[in-house]
Amino acid sequence: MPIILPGQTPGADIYAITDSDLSLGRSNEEVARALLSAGVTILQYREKHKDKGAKLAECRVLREMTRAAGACFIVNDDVDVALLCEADGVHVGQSDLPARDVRRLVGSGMIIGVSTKNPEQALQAVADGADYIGVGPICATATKPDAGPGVTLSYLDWVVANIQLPFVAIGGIKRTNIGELARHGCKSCALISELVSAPDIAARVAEVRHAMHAGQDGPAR
Ligand code: 3NM
Repeated sequence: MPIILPGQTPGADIYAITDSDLSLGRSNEEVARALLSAGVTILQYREKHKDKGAKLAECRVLREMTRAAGACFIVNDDVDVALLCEADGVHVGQSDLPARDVRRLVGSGMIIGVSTKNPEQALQAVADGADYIGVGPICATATKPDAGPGVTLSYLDWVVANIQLPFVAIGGIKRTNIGELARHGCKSCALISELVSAPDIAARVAEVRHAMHAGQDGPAR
């Protein structure tokens, strides 16, 4: 399977992330099935309140589903779980293992993503060998209150102008503001609550995509 990277590969416009607490009682498997049938090609597994055994079991199921769909599968935080389920990649935050050490564990074949909220962190991620960076939170979000206040669009603009790696915007992204991000040069957006909390996930994916592409086609900022 070709490696799919945010912002670089057609179909990688939406980077969907799981969160069973926000999924209206649906399992991660049900949510993943709906996302993949709607044409999502990057799926990240992110669970904050499950033990590692449960996470690994879920990841093995999602790994098979994403493989069958030709989609990229990324595991949040847990390098060991990512390796054991044969994920395509792992995503780490600023308080997780440093990307350069993660690289020593996972080797050259696995995608590494790093969350960043300022130029210093972005440049460090590049130096550490990340394959893509997260840019956020674009807006403060109840999904991850400790992400802090929104970084505003000025950091996104800085990334567009200065970072060659693929990047994915994250944090408080909705169908109502995604067009604005697209106009600022953002080609890939990560969303949690906007997708997993939608009663009709397929319809929501279509709405989000439509709003993003309308923004890309709209007048430059
Ligand atoms: N990381 P929602 S913001 C997981 O800024 C995560 O790095 C962030 O959830 C960061 O789409 C965030 O529901 C939560 O706002 C995004």
